[in-house]
Amino acid sequence: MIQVEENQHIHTLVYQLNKEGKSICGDSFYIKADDQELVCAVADGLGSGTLANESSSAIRDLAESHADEDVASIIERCNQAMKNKRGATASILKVDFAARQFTYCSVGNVRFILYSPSGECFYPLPVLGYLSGKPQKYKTHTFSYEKGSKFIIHTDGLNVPDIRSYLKKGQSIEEISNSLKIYTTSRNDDLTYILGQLL
Ligand SMILES: [Mn+2]
Repeated sequence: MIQVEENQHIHTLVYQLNKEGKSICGDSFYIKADDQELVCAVADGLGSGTLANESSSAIRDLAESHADEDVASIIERCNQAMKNKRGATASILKVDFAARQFTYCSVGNVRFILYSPSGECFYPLPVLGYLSGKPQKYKTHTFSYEKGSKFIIHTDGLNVPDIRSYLKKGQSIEEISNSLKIYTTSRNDDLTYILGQLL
């Protein structure tokens, strides 16, 4: 499944594929760009199928309904919402276009890699664990970005050796998406990625 979200500041593309044999995806995402900012959330519910989806879709809904809050406060709401659910790993990204700055907060194995035209790479180490409703500490990263920077947020259903080289080589996010196709065929887990380019 492919969804595109774009305006004069950003161009994004979402790809999602269910685990083999599953009709419901355990991963969920939310993405919205307006003139001011991009808000984006990717969650991987523990396990697979309906119960996994229940957790990850709750995160998607909270990211949507509280999109005006900062990333740490959104992720804490998501954590609270996991109390009677299985739990999930999640990443929340916000981009402020006027300030040319992004903020990022994540718990667990949803990964984020940003590659700048100058060769700089932002590749935060994952915070171990998952959102379970138990008290959590959050690390929020705030960074400036260069025009033309490309990024990917992906769940662990996507396994790409040296993913940075794909962000570096690809001229457009469509081209990068095409070159990632070979890594989407195993289907032993739900798979979600959001590719973006900041204009
Ligand atoms: Mn997964």
